[in-house]
Amino acid sequence: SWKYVQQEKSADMNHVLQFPYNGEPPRERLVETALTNNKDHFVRNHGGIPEIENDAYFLEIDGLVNEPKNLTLADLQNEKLFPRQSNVVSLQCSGTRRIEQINEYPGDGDELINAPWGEGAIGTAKWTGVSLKKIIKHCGGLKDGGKGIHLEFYGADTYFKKGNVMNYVVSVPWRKVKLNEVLVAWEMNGEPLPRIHGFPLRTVVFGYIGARSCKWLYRIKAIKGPSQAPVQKKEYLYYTPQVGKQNAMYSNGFSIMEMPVSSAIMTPVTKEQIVHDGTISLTGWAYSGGGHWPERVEVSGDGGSVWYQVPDENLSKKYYHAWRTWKFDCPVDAEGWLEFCVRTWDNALNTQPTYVRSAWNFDLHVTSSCHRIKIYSIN
Ligand code: MTE
Ligand code: MO
Repeated sequence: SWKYVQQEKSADMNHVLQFPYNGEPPRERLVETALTNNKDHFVRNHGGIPEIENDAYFLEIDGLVNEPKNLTLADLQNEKLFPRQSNVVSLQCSGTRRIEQINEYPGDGDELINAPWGEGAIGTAKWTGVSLKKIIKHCGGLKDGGKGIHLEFYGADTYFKKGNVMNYVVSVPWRKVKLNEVLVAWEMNGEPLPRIHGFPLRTVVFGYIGARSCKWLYRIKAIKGPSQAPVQKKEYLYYTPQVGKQNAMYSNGFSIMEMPVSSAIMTPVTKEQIVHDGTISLTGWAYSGGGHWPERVEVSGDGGSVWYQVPDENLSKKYYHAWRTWKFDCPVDAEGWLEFCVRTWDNALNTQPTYVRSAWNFDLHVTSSCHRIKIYSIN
């Protein structure tokens, strides 16, 4: 079964853990297209990859819904019951660019979730499925009109942690679902969802960290308040910088939901030696969660003193919930080691922290500071 899944991904993915499968594409390939090829879309797994039989499969919707139901894939795909919805959405793991926080200070957070991701734990696809809002409506709506209700997602995979068998369970608030920003999806870029990406069904939660987009979805339960399951309650917390393993209390962290604005330079790669005659070409991505989009991307060739604005025609198309890839020929007049960096402003005028250390946290999540690379310039 390992082999089968391997075939779903490019052979040259960088595997950031030996097991389970966690991989990101080679950096120079990721931003060649604004929509990521399924084979190159990063994969983040907590455990094994379940094999689910199409015929036996159904999605269970229960808890605080007025009419609990089991829905088969055929029910969900029946356009007389549910309108189909497609959206271009980026998924980004909160661990993207973690390697920079590890290089700053490795800390002593959770070894399972501290995979040393580079800049490739983000990908963009056109997802097709049904809005979860419509499914809830089909189930007669929520008790109390949905007040204080969260939707809990159950994945069919299991993993081991400290000797215990764990299940993948996360939740999102009803107010998010109400915006038609949570998709129950069976298609990724026009193909059936690859098994490694959650076949047959997953949630896609627009603008939130990837962790809330539950793969191998088999149950949705409406509950009061957020899920008490470990993935929701104990993982993916953002701690203050003073917190370490000794004094970590879950109450010192808050749950990471919407992704902040961030960006990365994908080419050239760091420490490259470049002969040029006045400009060096860069490519990269820029993204902002929570329904914001990158409005302005700026590049500096001198560590962040002088910033150039990337012309709008050098940015890929704007979407509410997806990244923009960019390219820029940066003027360079110095020789030797230069520090290139990128920062993005989103349409709500949020921008990125200046340095990695400005936002270090012990579980090493959300490295959203200006991305910096060193290039040896010869002209
Ligand atoms: N869903 C299940 N069932 N199990 C998982 O381990 N990982 C989550 C999320 N959904 C995960 C999951 C995390 S942390 C991320 S970043 C995204 O899936 C990654 O989605 P992808 O592997 O399709 O890129
Ligand atoms: Mo993630």
